[in-house]
Amino acid sequence: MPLQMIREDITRVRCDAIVNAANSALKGGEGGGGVDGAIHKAAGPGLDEECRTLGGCEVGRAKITKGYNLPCKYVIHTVGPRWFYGKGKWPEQLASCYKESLNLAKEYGCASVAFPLISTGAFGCPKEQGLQIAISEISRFLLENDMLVYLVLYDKAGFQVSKKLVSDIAEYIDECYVNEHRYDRRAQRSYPPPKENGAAPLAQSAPMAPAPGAPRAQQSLNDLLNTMDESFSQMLLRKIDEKGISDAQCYKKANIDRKLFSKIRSDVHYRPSKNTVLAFAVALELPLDEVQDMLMKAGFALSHSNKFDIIVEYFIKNQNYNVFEINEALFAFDQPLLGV
Ligand code: AR6
Repeated sequence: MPLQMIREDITRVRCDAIVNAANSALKGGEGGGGVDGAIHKAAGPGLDEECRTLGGCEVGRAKITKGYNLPCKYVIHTVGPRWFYGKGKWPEQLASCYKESLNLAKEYGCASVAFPLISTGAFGCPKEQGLQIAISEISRFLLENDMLVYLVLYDKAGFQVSKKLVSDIAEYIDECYVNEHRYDRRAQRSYPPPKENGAAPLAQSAPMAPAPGAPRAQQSLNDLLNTMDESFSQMLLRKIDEKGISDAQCYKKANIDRKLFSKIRSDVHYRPSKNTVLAFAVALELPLDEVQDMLMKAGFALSHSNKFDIIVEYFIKNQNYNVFEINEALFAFDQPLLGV
């Protein structure tokens, strides 16, 4: 199951377990700040009492308690590293927080778990690197395991994709809008079509189609239906075979749920949403013309009139097929995400 990025207060997320960015004494209940303080406040005193029985927790490790008044069964407490001018083993320790918490969630049979951006508040790790470590550890885990993982990004600043990437994408969006609007203006100028020799404009001319029910039309419609093109589902399965990857590799890379994939697999005429098609196109690393082809089979197209399409197109053109990086950028531009 996939990774979802959401902007929310983690204490309100409904899932099996939420992860707490704790301190090594596990004393967030003593008027602690950040996500730790918020979790203890929402959970009530029972959480603090249980934490006191655990004997603390080392950096990079994780311990589990019940959720008490929170809308989750468990709280997984992990202790992130402190950032000290980039010195020390902080990236490995931070990666270990995600790994250990995910393994603990798995051990307790959790189907869904929510993480804050560990160590990126009071412990001072740069948000951009903290985010990259989170995404890479969670996606590595999801390649082998079925779980729904939420990465909860509390504040807008907590979600900064590389400034260079943001400015490159913003530039690309601007260019696309300019070209599109130039095109729109041209189209507006030439509408309605000029009358020639007093003839009626095309839009008002008599309908060209024969009357409904005419035998010839019916025959040709049947012919057309019999020669129907490959469907989206057929194209997807063909492309998976051509790439020589397994179904699971494909839907995991697409950040798509296994159940949704089975539905598509078993229904040749399945009508996917546009973002599902794009998620698969990205997972299959299709070039732009094939992406357009796949979209067309589901009744869609990439347009330069909306940001979502332009951002996805930007990544495809740059042959960056990492769905999590694309989602990072989509999230930064307040767009819906691929897959999920
Ligand atoms: N929901 C989701 N994310 C939040 C919330 C919330 N309610 N509140 C803050 N964040 P921090 P750390 C984000 O400081 O850096 C504690 O006091 C916040 O924007 O909570 O690991 C402990 O007791 C930031 O991106 O944790 C430790 O002593 C992220 O959560 C120490 O701070 C982590 O910020 C741990 O520091």
